[in-house]
Amino acid sequence: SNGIVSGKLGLSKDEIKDSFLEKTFYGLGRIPALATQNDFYTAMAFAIRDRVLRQFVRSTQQFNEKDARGVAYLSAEYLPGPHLGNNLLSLEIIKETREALAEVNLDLDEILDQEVEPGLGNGGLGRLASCYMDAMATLGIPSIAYGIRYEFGIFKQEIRDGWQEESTDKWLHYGNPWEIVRPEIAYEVHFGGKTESGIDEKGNYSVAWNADTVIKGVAYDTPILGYKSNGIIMRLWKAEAIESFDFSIYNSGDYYKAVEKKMRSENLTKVLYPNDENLQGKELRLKQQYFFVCCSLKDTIRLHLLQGRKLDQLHDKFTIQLNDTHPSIAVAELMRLLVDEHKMEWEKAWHVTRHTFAYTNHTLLPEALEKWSIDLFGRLLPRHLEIIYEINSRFLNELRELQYSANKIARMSLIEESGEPSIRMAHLATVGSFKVNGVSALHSRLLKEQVLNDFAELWPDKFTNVTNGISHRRFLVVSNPALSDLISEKIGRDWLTDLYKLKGLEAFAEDEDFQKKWMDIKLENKKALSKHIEEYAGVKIDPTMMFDVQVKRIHEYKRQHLKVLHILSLYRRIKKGEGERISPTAFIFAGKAAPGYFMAKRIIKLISSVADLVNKDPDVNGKLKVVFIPNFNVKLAQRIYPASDLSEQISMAGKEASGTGNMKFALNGALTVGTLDGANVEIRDEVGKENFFLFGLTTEEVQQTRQDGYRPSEYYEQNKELQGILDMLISGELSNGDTELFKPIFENLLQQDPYLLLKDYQSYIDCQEEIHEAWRKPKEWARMSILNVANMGKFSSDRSIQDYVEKIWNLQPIKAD
Ligand code: DL6
Repeated sequence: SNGIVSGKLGLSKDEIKDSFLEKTFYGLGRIPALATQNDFYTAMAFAIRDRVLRQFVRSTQQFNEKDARGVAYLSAEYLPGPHLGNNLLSLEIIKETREALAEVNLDLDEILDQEVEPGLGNGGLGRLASCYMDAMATLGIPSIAYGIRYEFGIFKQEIRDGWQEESTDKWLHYGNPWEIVRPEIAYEVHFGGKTESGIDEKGNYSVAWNADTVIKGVAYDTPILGYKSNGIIMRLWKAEAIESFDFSIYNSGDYYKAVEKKMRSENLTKVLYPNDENLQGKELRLKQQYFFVCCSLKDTIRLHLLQGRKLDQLHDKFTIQLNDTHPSIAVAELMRLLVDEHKMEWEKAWHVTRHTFAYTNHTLLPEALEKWSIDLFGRLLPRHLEIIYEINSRFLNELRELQYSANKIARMSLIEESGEPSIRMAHLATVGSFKVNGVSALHSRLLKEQVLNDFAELWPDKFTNVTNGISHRRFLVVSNPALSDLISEKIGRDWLTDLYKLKGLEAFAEDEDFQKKWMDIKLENKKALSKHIEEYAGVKIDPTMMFDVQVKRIHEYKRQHLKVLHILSLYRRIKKGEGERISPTAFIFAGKAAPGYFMAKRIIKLISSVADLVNKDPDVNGKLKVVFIPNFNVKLAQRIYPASDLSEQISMAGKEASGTGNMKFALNGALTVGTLDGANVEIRDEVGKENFFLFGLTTEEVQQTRQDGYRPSEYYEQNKELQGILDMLISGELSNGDTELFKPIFENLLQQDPYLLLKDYQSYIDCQEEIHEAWRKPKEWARMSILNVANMGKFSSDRSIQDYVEKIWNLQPIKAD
């Protein structure tokens, strides 16, 4: 009756098996005897996709019927991870699917392993967007997640001779069974050219933008299913040429030139920029940003008008959430659409605009705050430049009326005049939004006190905090099934939709039988990871060692090199025969460095060199192992967190906006060693300070150190152990006699040390001694591990999304039926 064909989409083992075989035969034209593992994966993905779509179509129907207020989430990056396992959980058919496959002699884990994940993001920001999709789908938030369908996602990392090497990520090579192309949902996007003002037919002043390039954006939809719920879509735009051929050239016989234009258009969504917190003002990047924003806004407006609503009510029906400034050109684009295309008066359009957008800031790092040169911007988007000038001029007039000083006005302007004139995208996003949020309590405070201080004073109510969260379903239920089952045995399964229920585990923290089961599962997970490490990094690790893990993008502020200094300190102590208090430890690293980031790449080489030294030295290798696992991505992350004992969250205080890896580790029972940075602060508050290893300066102490004039060489002079370790970097000991290789790191630390490694060194070393001591008391450790998990309730992305709903979006979830 509701138009949904139910078909044979049952969830029993037999029905899944039937669908799977049917997809193998009729979907792929294969008989099982000739099918490859990839064929089997694809057939299963198709079988499951039908079931996903059935659920998903129901949500769309309900959202439409209820004329619900909703969210358009704009993000230039997503890192969804493999879909199949998560969809099986959402449909609650993991067991049935495993059995169905077993009946045809196939193994679910091997099939799951076939999936190539979409690497459409760099790191935390993209993964956060994906955790939020999971939560929005589960909670029934009427929403759509817009982004870019990069043909090549984040590069594949290989480690050769200790160095990172990049190769293209061909994630679409074997096809993508999860996406559905919608050729009819397509929009034109204009670039370049000139604007012309004049009087239109109604006698009103109007501006026409005569662009010189037109590209088409086509929608590719991926359904994201919520747990036991309906779903939302991730709609990614792919660039296409308007015409496949330029017929005039084609007819003149120059075939190549005719297709050249098409190729140029399609270049736009070819590749993701692999820079994490350092944005280079590249033209193609600005084009990508505008391209996806333009398509997404046109699509949002289409959906709005489809409901028979008026455009001046857009903000009543939609919040458009800007995931960082990457989509912040949307503020100018919505003004252009409303004023130029839909002929709305400026004031009215501005009212709608600044009540529609909300902006999430993800970084305080100055090098990551986006700016676009006026010159480049004006060439590509001449009309938007005019609109930004107009917004700015009105805004600065308001400030003048408030008697602000010229200095302060210049600071707040959307345009930076010093140096090369440029547009400050964070200011545009702040002025054009009704709410601005940071991503942890500390970060939101610093945002108000530092980067956006003037704006926070002007509009205190605009600023708020939403602490990040993670999908506990992906990062515990799917990736650590044994621990999940053990938890459910004790406290039932309600925690899958209410993570605060984990609190019930506290009652078992002292229970020795439970502790044993808990640690046995950890050991099994460590064995599995060791196997992977041996295969992919060629290092054999004893799974009973403590697994001390740092996985995240490689960046100086995250201080992977501080971890290296610690490893070298242990190495030297053992060599001197002073290693009796060191617990046997495997140091595990993974993470990608931006291809153009010199220091980050050298840090990878340093880790590999230390690994060579340590792993080959018979005096120490029974006690220490070091490994760098190549190509960190969501899939690998799902193997690593469940197998970790110690989580390294050691950024310099004030630099890590939140971190989300910190949450994933703790959720899997790793204890954290960390600074008071980002969400570490809140994790420590939740799990209790006695269950968290704290070290290092606070944000305030960092500031004070700077003010007092920091001289890192003093620490080198005074701390003989530290001196010995740093000298190793230039002794050639780590580099086959090459004394130059690590000199840049050595000199950077001695001369500037911008992230205060030397200042925090001793505190870190002392803290690690405590940790090694704690590791020698297994029951104590198990108790702390259980208590960590028990207190992770706050860090579910369900809670974060609930916060967005209450603090920013102001909407009613629509629950599945
Ligand atoms: O909010 C998600 C994630 C935080 O957890 C990390 O602390 C933060 O570094 C990261 N920020 C970025 C910034 N990119 N830009 N612009 O990735 O966001």
